[in-house]
Amino acid sequence: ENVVTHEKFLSGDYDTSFIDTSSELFVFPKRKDRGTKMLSYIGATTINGFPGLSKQDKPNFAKPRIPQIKHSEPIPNGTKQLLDAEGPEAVSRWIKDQKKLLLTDTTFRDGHQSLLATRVRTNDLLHIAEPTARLWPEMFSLEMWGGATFDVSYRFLNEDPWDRLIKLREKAPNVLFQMLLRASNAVGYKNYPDNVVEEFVKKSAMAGIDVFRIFDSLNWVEGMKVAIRAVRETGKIAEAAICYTGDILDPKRTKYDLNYYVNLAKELEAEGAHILAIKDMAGLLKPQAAYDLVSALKESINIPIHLHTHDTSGNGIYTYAKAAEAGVDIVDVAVSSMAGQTSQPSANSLYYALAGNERQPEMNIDHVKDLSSYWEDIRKYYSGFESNSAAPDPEVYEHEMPGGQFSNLQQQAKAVGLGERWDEVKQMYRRVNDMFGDVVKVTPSSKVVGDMALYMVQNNLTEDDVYDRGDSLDFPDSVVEFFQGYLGQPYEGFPRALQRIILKGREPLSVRPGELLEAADFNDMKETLFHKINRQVTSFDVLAYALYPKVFLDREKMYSQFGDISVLDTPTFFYGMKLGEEIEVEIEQGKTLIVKLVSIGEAQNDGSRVLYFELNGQSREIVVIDES
Ligand code: 3PY
Ligand code: ZN
Repeated sequence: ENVVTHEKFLSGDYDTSFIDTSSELFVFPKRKDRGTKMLSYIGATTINGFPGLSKQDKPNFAKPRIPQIKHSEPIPNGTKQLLDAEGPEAVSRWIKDQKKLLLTDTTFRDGHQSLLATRVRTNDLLHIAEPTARLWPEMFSLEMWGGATFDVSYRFLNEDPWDRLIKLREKAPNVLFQMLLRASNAVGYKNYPDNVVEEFVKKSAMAGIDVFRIFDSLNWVEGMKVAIRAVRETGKIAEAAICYTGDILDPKRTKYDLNYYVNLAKELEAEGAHILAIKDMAGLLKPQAAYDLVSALKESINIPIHLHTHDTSGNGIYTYAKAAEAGVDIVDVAVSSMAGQTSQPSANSLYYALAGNERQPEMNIDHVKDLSSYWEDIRKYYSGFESNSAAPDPEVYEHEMPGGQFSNLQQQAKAVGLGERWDEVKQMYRRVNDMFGDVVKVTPSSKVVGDMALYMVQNNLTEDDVYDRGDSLDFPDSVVEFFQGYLGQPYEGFPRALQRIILKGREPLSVRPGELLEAADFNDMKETLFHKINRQVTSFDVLAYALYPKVFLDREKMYSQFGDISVLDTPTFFYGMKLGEEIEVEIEQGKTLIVKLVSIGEAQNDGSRVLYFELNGQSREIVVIDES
């Protein structure tokens, strides 16, 4: 494994001297107490539960239905082979030549980001990756990285997202891998120095990403140029996005009209985009608007068009059908058991909706159904992270909250005691949007709007209060930074009066934040990290540290305590073990540990308990502090 995940190996930049000259290949993590570390995790979770989930006994889950595949047969070729052989321009031409509607499956990223707070673990993804590659090779791409998956992997799942990407790539070598990149904000919530964005793109491409969907949270093209250029330099596909907000069908909402989007698209084409994405992050693009927008874009640009929506309102399939009629090239879908509501529209439903239509996407519907059955089963593991909305929500046209933000903001609201006032928070979200001058709301600008809405509801503030008493209010940091221009410049600028109130005399930026940020010194960071974590540091680690220093180090601490727990099955990961239960853990290919929880001792005065396990038949004792 050290070899196949090594950067030189991944980049193809190696020869037969590679093993001899790469001494780090021989630095193996300490193996001797790997079992004990894992038992410590299982023991702690058994006694204290998983952070963020209410503690309960481990439920009985049915064994997930993994589709049967023949590993010995070759995996059918797909779009990945076309990119590798002929380059991004050829892919772009190929897309335009297709009569049938092409699909991107977002189940591995935006689907679970939107439905399950991004919590789906690598272990569950790996089991379905190869079946997906074999059973659904017709798809254009598999969106499986970026957005919140990067941060959440480290922060909540104790996983390494690079490792996820590399392993998925091995399992699914035939379809293009797509990621969502927040332009200058990379996979974070703030602008980073240009060289961090550039290096991030380079390393992501090396680890397996082929299509980079690049967007700026304010549709500020200036903020996207560095990322677009960096992707073009890797030879991968630069898909530049216009984020859709407002309503082009409403003559009263003149700020973001058809012309606005067409001009934006032309600018992005001129910057070198290979594909244009329409990123409808909240699902506000109504069917007729989709028809009008795609038709207008088809007349104005030459690159193919890739449409992304969320099915929050319940109108997603109709929107896609109208977009298909207008000639859209690719649309984003999820397998049906992970589709609908704040996620993408269902691939399976779209297939049936377009029956009899010349653009009906090509797929084996029985195969995609089998993939969906697997997801239906594993979704149950994550029920603690469901947002619990059981029906379409056409209110989204009023509050305009992105699908990926909905469940997160709801969790945040609960965390600050506003669970009961969620309706108010949604209404305030829209009011804040209007106060801010009607802004594009997508990570991270959406987070700023959400922070302000929570702040106002929590402190019982009205819009008038903000204007009347703003001088004495301590606004959230993200709001102050936004008005300082640290996320870039909104279309038609900031509302001046509010900006003055919020900045309290601070000077706003007038240039691109990246121009002012000092370049990161990666060598220096590598050195620092090496001393901090006392192990071989890869440049993937360095980048993660550059983006999320605290999150990365916290995860490293967990890792040294518990080892690689990504190999645990998800029920055990979230709920620990039941008394007398026996589980198998495949710690690496062909190497399996058998773990049995034999008994749990009484809590001592200091709160400690001893858990008695058998590990491959040998007794092991683990001491855990009972926090209840
Ligand atoms: C993200 O940036 O994570 C998004 O999904 C935006 O829509
Ligand atoms: Zn989305």
